[in-house]
Amino acid sequence: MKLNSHYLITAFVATVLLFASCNSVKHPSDLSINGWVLRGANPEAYQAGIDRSVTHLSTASAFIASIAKDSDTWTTLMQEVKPNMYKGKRVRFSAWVKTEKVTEWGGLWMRVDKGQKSLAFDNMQDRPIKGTTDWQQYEVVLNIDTSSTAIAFGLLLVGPGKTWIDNVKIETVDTNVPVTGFVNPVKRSMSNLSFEKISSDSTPIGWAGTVKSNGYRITSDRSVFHDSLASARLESDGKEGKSTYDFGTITGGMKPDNFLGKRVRMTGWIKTENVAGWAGLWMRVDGQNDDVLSFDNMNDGKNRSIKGTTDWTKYDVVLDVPKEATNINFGALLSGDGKIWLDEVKFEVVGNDVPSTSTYNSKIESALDEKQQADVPSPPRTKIINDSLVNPNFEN
Ligand SMILES: [Ca+2]
Ligand SMILES: [Ca+2]
Repeated sequence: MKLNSHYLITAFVATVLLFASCNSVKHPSDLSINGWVLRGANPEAYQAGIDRSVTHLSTASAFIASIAKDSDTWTTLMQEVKPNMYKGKRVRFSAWVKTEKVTEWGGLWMRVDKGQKSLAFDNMQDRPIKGTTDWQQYEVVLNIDTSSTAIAFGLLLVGPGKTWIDNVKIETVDTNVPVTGFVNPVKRSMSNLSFEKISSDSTPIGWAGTVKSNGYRITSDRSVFHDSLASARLESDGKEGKSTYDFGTITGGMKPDNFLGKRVRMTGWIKTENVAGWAGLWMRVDGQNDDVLSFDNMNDGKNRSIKGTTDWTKYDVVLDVPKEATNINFGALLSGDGKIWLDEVKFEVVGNDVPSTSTYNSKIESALDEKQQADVPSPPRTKIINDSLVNPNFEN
């Protein structure tokens, strides 16, 4: 069971480290889209170019498409610009995107860099574009720190399919336009803890998860819920051969500011159906450099984890949030086959008379699992930084 929690921790860390550096990046040399470059874990698995027949209100767009039908890697068409005119401001990167048979997901992404460090990042992983979709405008909004040195952005395609991009804009917006993204240094608290806010693709707004490539999916469920109108459902795809090492998570995150130096109880209601491995709530408190300060996933060998088919039950996890904490991540997880529903998540400060449920073992390494890292697209730096956006409409 110890090995299990080790695997979960490393994968959770990988999930949260959306902009972990990627060293295995290859550079194709034959792309000739003025101002743009193709990058990714394995660019040879994709082709990119100009499309003069499929366009958005113009005479040309750019596309990226997988070459192999079973591609399990990712690619991005991207560029970088100097942040000078945007420093201290909030910037929106928007573009029109069309997709065809995208079986994993695609999206726009933007990252604010300071040298080799990332200050802000969003890749739409919490609101992915999937399947076949017509031209639609998408956006990513981030704050541009005054110390930033580059702004990188582009179109991301994970797995098989084809995507087109056109009419790219980079513009300053008012601070009343909310920033986007799950991982963001901006102080924020978690909302939608009862899963009533549902995105157009029927997933809970503001939540992410480790589900993309290992056979799990998250859906908002409007017919099975504990409070109000909806819950979050996490289920395996039913393909055989899942072990207890396969898992999916529903993942939320927040800054720890309200809880620093305190003991915190997270409660959540879970219902399960045919859980072959185990299920539970999880919570992790991170410090600087993503050091794990405390962690519990109910898999402590004391029969706290949930198995089989169970009705709505309230569970809790109690962890200390040290003063040096920088981030709290939490949610529910399912290992092996089955289906779980999560609803009505709450946080409260408790006294030291309430025992901590932490299962964290300080000997556990936080090294990233290689496969998990490959699953998490992390566009590299290009070394080509334009003074400003080049060829936004792909017309030249
Ligand atoms: Ca609810
Ligand atoms: Ca165009």
